Amino acid sequence: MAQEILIPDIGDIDEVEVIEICAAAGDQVGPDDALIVIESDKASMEVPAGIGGVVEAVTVAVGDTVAEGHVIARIELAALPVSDAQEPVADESRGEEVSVSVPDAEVAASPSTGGELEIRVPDIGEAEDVVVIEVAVTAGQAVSADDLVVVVESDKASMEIPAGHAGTVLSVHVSDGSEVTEGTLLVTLGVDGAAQAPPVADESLPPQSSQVAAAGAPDAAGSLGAAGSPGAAGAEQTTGSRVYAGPAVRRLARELGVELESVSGSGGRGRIVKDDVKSFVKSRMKGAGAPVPAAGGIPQIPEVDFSKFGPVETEPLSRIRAAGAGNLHRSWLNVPHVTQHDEADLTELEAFRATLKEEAARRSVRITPLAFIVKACCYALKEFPTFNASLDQQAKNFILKRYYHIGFAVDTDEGLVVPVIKDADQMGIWELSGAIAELAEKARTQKLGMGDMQGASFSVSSLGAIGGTAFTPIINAPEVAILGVARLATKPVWDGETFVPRKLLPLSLSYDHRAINGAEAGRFVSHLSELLADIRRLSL
Ligand code: CAO
Repeated sequence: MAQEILIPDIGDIDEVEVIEICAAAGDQVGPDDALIVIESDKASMEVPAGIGGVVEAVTVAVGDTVAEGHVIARIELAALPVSDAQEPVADESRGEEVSVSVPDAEVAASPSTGGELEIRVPDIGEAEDVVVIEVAVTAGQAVSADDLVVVVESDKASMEIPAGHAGTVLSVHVSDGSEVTEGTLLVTLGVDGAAQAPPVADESLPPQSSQVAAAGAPDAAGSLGAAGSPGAAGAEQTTGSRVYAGPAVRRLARELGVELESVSGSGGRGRIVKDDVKSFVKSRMKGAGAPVPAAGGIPQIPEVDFSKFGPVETEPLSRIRAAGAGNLHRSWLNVPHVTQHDEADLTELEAFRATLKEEAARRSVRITPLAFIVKACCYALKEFPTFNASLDQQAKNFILKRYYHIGFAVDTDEGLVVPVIKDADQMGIWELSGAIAELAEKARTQKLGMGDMQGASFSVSSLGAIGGTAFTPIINAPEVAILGVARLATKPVWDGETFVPRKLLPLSLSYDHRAINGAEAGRFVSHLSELLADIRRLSL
């Protein structure tokens, strides 16, 4: 027997518009599954099935205008035990999901000193476990009164909190995931002129209780306050930075890691519906079509059919190369890279190294400049601890490492790998040379264990044996710096009286500019060059 599902109590609102159909005939639905989304000029609301069963028909379409009691669907209950059948509507404990927008005048802003306004969480009634799900502004940003600053969400409803006043964001006091209650300070706003008075409640607005009823879920929407004037609702859709989507869509987007700002809404007035989020994900997975902004706002490179231009072959990346590609890309996107170049005079070091050849042969060890470079790096890192560090997730603290584990890039047939010399600072040149040779051999024969490639505090990438005069190595984030080494070359250097031939080693230090400034990088590389130019300093 099919049961009719009706539009529930929508309070003072006479009619609402159907803006999304979430189920189709033949769908198996549970009591909490949304059938449709309706919207007034003040709020949007998902209407759940209220019962479990199979949808026989959805009897409304997008764009229909409906009122309380209107039949929206028929659900076949036959398969369910009679006791499972529930009244489909007005189950307040079920908590329909509601998306509401707080009008400017309702934002709990309060004046503080000077030209500052504090934007606080307004009346959220009985809602518990309210969390910030979106912070839409950053310090320094100019906002207008209608601009969204924060979205909070309970388990039943989401609420958008606008600035309420034009001004400049001075500080943001919450972040995604912050738990808040009524009165929690969200944002401090700097406002122009004498606009410091608290926003006065607009008497022309309907009382909050009627707005609550309008949202149709007293325990949820009521507790989260509700919509304001039609003007405020209109602003919601036109303000650029605001996302027009209901809580279920927001939740889906969060689950899928999609930033709603990147999704175009196909619903009325640009509202984002679940299908928009799913299509967005599909297009990202395929990587096809026109350049679509990725989650981070980066336009994709369009897929090209190269066979149109000539014969092609498709060859998969090796596992190591594919993994490396992901790491390099992530670092390049997250870390502002700057590269500082210098040349170290290795004339004396190379002369000394030549004297070690016989002993090296006796010991069956190859000594290359790399062992000296690693040794010198350890000395320089001790002198400049912030280079042997990471930033914490919020980039607010250095995590200074009191160990000196040096990663070094090894070129293998399968791709680039970076084994790590543990406690390199404790080793002499012979030991370092042995460790480099052993780890490089393990890398090339794919015998490195995970432990061999973890824990680096700084890395070196040497292309010296291959060539080149300089390059920009990519930092092995979360490390903050990497030293690139290019090919030693004999060049004329002015000694004050004449040009003399010197062996100069090009050094390219890429550093995370959030952690290290240019002057520090310059000093680090100069110090390193001095150490390499006079390796007696390595024994001091
Ligand atoms: N300038 C001139 N010659 C150099 C040099 C330099 N900067 N560095 C090394 N050489 C010489 C060595 O002295 C050796 O010659 P001798 O045997 O006559 O002394 C020769 O080049 C070969 O050295 P090597 O490559 O075998 O040894 P290494 O210690 O310099 O490097 C390793 C070891 C594993 C780092 C290296 O083999 C390697 O794989 N480098 C590639 C790293 C890489 O791909 N980096 C890019 C990462 S970013 O994409």
